Amino acid sequence: MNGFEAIANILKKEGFEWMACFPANPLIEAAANAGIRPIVFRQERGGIMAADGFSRMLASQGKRGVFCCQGGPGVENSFGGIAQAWADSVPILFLPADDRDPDIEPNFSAPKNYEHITKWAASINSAEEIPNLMRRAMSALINGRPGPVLLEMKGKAMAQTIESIDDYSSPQITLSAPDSNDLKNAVSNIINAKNPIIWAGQGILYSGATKELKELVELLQIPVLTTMQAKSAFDERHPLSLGSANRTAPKTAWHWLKESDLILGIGTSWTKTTFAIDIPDGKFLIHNTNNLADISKEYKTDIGLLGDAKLTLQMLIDETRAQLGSTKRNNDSVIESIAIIKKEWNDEWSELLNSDQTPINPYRLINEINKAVDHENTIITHDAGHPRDQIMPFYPATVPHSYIGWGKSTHLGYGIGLAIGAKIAFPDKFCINFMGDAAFGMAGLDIETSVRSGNPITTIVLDNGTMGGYDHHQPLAMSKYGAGNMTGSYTTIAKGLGAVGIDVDKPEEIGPAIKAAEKANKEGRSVLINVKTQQEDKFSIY
Ligand SMILES: Cc1ncc(C[n+]2csc(CCOP(=O)(O)OP(=O)(O)O)c2C)c(N)n1
Ligand SMILES: [Mg+2]
Repeated sequence: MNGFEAIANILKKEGFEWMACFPANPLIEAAANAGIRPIVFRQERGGIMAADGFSRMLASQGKRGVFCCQGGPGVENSFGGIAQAWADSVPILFLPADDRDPDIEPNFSAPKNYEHITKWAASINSAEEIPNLMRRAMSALINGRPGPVLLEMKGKAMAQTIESIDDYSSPQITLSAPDSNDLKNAVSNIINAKNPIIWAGQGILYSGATKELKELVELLQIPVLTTMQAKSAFDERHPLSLGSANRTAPKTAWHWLKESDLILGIGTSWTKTTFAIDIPDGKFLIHNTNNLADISKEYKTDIGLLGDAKLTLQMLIDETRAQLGSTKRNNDSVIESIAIIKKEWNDEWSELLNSDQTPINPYRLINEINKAVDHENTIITHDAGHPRDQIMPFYPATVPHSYIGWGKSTHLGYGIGLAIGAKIAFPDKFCINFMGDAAFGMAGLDIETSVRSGNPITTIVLDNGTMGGYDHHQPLAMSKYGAGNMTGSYTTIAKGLGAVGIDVDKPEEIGPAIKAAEKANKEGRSVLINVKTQQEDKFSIY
């Protein structure tokens, strides 16, 4: 076999069933031959976004996304997608091909250029290295802090003959756990704190530890805030849920972050970002992460618990039981006060959530989505800009992976690919992406990929004819030249791509449109619902 066939056989052995791609790359042919389905996207970024969505859904079950493309334009055009996966720590196996000498300018060297946005990057320069390099790539993909992994396939090496892949052995999953004295110390501090809260990160979703999180929360009776990436790691209907925090969040999250004296971060890098709330000064911080470099990175850590989120949670549960004995940490007043603040918050937002305005207010749209979908059987994701800031606080995440919260970097249009990846992972779920009209422009043509590949999704476009908020960011450019406004009939485009297009102009049309979309998706048809919305500048920021 040649090098491409060897890699396809290793991928098959590792359980990859499909591969996102954009030609040319001989691995596509080899994968098809090995029984791995290649799905071609409209551009490289689309394929990476879908591989990303698939990994987010199934990494905890041992499945991850893979993407391949050609050298030159293919690998160059992949940058945005890989950069987004790097920012959000998403494991993707990235396999570009290339024939050119990277030492001759202006040739593009994938490992050199991707060095800073991948966990590990290497080239195959001889076919006999394939088993060894693939083992290293797979090990980087499945171990430690997740992230994209690049293995460039050089043409000359791949054309060589390799007798067998018997030398390839699957890497082991290696987990670590915190020091037991630190753990004891952490638990006694939590039990004795006046107002502790948990800050739950996406490590909980990746390690499949949502049950353990719930058990610890109920044992300790402490409120939980999830990060945007971890939205759905804790059921937001639970009386101890504070909700999920982007730069917008439910009032409960803002309130308890200010009031708390101790924060237990689990499965989080605690990286400061515009798309999260900073931790106020003066808190006692207990930090669990599987990446040593995160500890004391942006905040001074009081107790570091280096290790896998699930193992750490199991140890925290055992130690809490040992220290609490038969007594239970009673916190009824906390539950009551969360309920009071939630009610206050709902009352404050009721007018916008029920607004009859036309063009439609985005909060009314979100409220109608909430009424129309079965949250436990829906996977929804936002897109960059106001759509994210507006839906994040108000869409309650329920079961694990029912919401894809993404965007430490925030590449417009990412939601379509994520929804396709989620649909491939969970074909029976209603997969929705919620995006602005500018975001649609970046990635809209991949609706055709969802149609062609038989992975029907529903795209809800908030068509406000502009980039929300840019009338403040660039007032003169906007008023003088309309720089940031845009028009178009997105349902016409969707229909042209083989999807169903539904135009919604009045609030009462939203619910029926969503029901019709769910039905069409079940029948195998993708849908775009274009909702004429207005700009709304109010956000859940306290
Ligand atoms: C690739 C990329 N370029 C630029 C941005 C900056 N950006 C964030 S939101 C936004 C405007 C979004 O407009 P739209 O999608 O129509 O959503 P709206 O806020 O109007 O609902 C821009 C330009 C980005 N997030 N991604
Ligand atoms: Mg817009």
